[in-house]
Amino acid sequence: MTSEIKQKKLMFLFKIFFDRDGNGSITKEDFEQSIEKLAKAKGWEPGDEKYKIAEKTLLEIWEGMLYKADANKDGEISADEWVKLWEESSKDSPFDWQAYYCKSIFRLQDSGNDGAIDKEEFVSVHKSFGLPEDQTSEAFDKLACGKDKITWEDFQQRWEEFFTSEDLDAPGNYIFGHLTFV
Ligand SMILES: [Ca+2]
Ligand SMILES: [Ca+2]
Ligand SMILES: [Ca+2]
Repeated sequence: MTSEIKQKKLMFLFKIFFDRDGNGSITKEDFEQSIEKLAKAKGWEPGDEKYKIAEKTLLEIWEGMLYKADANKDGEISADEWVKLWEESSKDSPFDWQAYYCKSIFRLQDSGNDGAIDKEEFVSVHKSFGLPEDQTSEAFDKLACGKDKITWEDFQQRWEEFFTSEDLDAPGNYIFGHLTFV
C-alpha cells in the first residue's frame, strides 16, 4: 500500500513531468512533447547529437515504463497503473528499470557531461517542463544542501529519498524541482 505522502509525490510527477497534455494518462505523445520542449529549452536542433541522445533516452524510458506498467495493455499508462509501477519497482532487484531510469535522468540533466548537475543544468531542464525558474533555483539549493553541484552519488541518494521518504523536509523531495501537491 502506498502511503498518502508517497502517493502525492507520485501524482506530482505524473501531472508535471509525464502527462504533458493533461488527458489523464501517459502516452508516447507525451514523451514526444517532452523531447521537443527540452530541445527547445536547450537550443538543440533535430539533427544535433545531443538531441538524438535525449530522444533515444526518453523513448527508451517510455518503452521500459510501458512494458512494466501497462497492466491492461491499452498502450497507455493510467494514474493507477503509474502508482502501481512504483510500488512494484521498489520490490525489484537493484539492476532494474528504476535504476536505469535514475541514471538516464541524471545523464539527461548533466548536459555538460562532467559527471555532476549544476544549477544551470537543473533549472534549464525544469524550465522546459514549465516550472518557474526562481522556484526551481530554490529547489536546487535545498536538493544540493548548499553545494554548487550534485554528484551521481548524491543524486542516487536523493532519488531514493524521493521515492521512499515520508519526511516532507527531506532534500530528495526537490529532485524533480519545487514539490507541489496539485
Ligand atoms: Ca497524456
Ligand atoms: Ca494501461
Ligand atoms: Ca554538468
